[in-house]
Amino acid sequence: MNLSPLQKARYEYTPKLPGMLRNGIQDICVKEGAETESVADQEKIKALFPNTYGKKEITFEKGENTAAPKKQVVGVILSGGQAPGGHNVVCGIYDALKAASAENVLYGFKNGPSGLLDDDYLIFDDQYINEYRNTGGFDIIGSGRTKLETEAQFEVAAEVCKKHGITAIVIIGGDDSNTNAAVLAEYFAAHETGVQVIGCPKTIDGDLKNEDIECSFGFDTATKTYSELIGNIERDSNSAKKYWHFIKVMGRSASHVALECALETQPNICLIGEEVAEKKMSIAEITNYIADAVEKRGNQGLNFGVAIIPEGIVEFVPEFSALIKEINELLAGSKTEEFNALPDWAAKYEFIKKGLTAESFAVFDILPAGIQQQLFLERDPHGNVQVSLIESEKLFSELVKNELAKRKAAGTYKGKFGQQHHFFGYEGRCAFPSNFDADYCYSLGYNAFMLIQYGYTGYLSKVSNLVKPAEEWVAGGMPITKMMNIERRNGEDKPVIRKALVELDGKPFKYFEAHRDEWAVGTCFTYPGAIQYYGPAEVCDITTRTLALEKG
Ligand code: FBP
Repeated sequence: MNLSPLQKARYEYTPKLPGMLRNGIQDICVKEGAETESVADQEKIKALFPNTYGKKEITFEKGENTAAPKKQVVGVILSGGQAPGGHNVVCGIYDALKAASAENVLYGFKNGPSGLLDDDYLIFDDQYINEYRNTGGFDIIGSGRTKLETEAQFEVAAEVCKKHGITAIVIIGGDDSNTNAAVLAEYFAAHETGVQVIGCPKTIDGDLKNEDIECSFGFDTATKTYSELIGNIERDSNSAKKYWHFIKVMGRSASHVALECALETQPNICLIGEEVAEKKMSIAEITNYIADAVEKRGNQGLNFGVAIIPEGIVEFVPEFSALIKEINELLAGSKTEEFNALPDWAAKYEFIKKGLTAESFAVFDILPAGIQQQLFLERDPHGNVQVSLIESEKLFSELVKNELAKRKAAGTYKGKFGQQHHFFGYEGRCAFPSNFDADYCYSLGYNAFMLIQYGYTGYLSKVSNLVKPAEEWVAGGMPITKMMNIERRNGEDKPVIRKALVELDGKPFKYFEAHRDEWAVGTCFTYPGAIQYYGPAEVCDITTRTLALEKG
């Protein structure tokens, strides 16, 4: 393998464990806390999880290890989108498992949950695992988006576990994957398979967090990567003074990534989907909000700026989501074929005009032609518009351009408006994990093994007190059912971990809100620079502004 100097150096990096996990496996004891209840819908969740509901919160401490000796054969699965640090979760499980006994075995099921169903796996050894220490990516075993959710799948999973003598499965995933981990744990317990299930909180989107889980791993590195790039663009923009940059950042739904990048870089504009929904902002209102900043700056001779647009924004605009619903209906079933058979865009446009309500057509009609066509081209396997593929950075920059043209004609806007567009997503998902993510992920994995050794199932590996140095982090576990409530999904009531959206009364948003008017018109950019892996702790080990504000 050809190694870059940084990769070689990162192999040598020793991730920092929480103090209580540092003395070796034989000196880790468990302290059980209070019994837990789900965050809502307690009776319903209890009825659905009779074997795993209401278990106790647990914390590890320094002390004699009292776990019953047992050979552990653990299977690990990476589920969903990549997030920096996933490799270190696997390394943490492996190191703890081998430290407990050289007889223990770690299986890696390949390419996501489907690897467990297809019995497609590898067995880790030192040589293999050492090539992935402190590196980004999920290529150690691959990932996938197959959902483990049906009885038939659980039966297959139980058979595969039995075949290999697997004692526990660790699922590394987001809110949906960990919801499914809880359902699988309950199934295994109800069927007395003896297989435990532990989850680990992953997603760059930052929307798997609650009073127990301070943040999902990967959010730190991904937002630092995007913030570096945004800072570089801000500096370019402030040097050349000729472009407005519209930058879309990943985050399927919640705007945590956009907000964190804004806190790091102080751009002129950052839209927050949750605020747009709360204020029921229309497309015209959002356009005017951006155009006002461009106009004020332009009239002072500042014909440049940076606007951050969250990937999930359009779903939060009420009139846009109504339009999307109507389009999904309009093309349901065989109507897609009818639409596709129309000879040209003009004919399709008439079909759309006839099929939409007047309100939705009015929204459709103000969209730039490219976006209009995208809405009808990019469909998912269920025939729905793929909202995440909409180029919202181009959508808003075009609408702002049109608005500015009107203002120019009216004589209120005197500036020039040149646009550049960017989308930052995949650039950040497999970056070398920051020291924070390298340490946090390794700790989550190590801790997951401790939960297994002590016989817990249906728990999420929990490491908290994260704004403090790693020595002071607190390791333990939380029953996944504690984080659940009932939500309507695909027309059915389902027990799910609640997705965390940006809280508009939370400290990160409040800080942003208090400063954004100044940032909009002034040039207040901050340049975070590249992630630093070596150097003083205050440069290398700091986590996100979001976490600092939330916990500070
Ligand atoms: P997870 O929730 O599985 O971690 O994935 C999140 C994400 O990275 C989103 O930010 C993005 O919208 C999506 O995955 C992209 O998915 P894909 O990798 O399938 O293109």
